[in-house]
Amino acid sequence: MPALSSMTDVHAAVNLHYARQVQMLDSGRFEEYADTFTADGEFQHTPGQPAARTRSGIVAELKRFNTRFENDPVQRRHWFNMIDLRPRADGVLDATFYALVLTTRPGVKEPIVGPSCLVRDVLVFDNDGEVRNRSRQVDHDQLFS
Ligand code: SDN
Repeated sequence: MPALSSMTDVHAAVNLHYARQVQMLDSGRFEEYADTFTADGEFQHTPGQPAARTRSGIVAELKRFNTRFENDPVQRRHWFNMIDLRPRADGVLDATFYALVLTTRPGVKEPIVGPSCLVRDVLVFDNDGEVRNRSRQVDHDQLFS
C-alpha cells in the first residue's frame, strides 16, 4: 500500500477506482474493466455461475453475458453505494457495498430496476500503486433464502 496518510485517502482512492471501473463496464470497455483486476483476478457476477478467472477470462465472460443485448440496445448503469472498507493487517482491503443495476431502453424514460446486489470485493494496491480487484463476488437480493 502506498504512503496514504489516512483511511480518508484510502476511501478516496477506492471511490475513484470504482467510479472509473463502473464507467468502463457500463460503456462496454470490457478490456479496460478487466485491467482493473489483478492478473490472477476472479469475478463472479451471478451466484451459481463459475467465477471468471484472469483478465482474458473476465473479458470473455462479459462478452458472453452481453450477447443478450445484441439486438436489444440498452444502457446499463451499475450504481455503487454504501461502501464499507476494512483493511487487513497486510494492507489488503475487504470492501462490501451495494450495487443497483438500472437498464434503460431508447425512448423509454423509466429504467428497469434490478438486480439489487450485495458485492464483496478484495482490493489490493498493485505494484504500480493502482487499486485493483483481486476478487469480486456479487450476490443478488432476489436469490436470498
Ligand atoms: O461488475 C459488477 C456487476 C456486474 O458485472 C453484473 C453483471 O450482470 C454483468 C459489479 C457490481 C455488480 C454487478 C452486478 C451484475 C449483475 C449481473 C446479472 C444481471 O444483471 O442480471
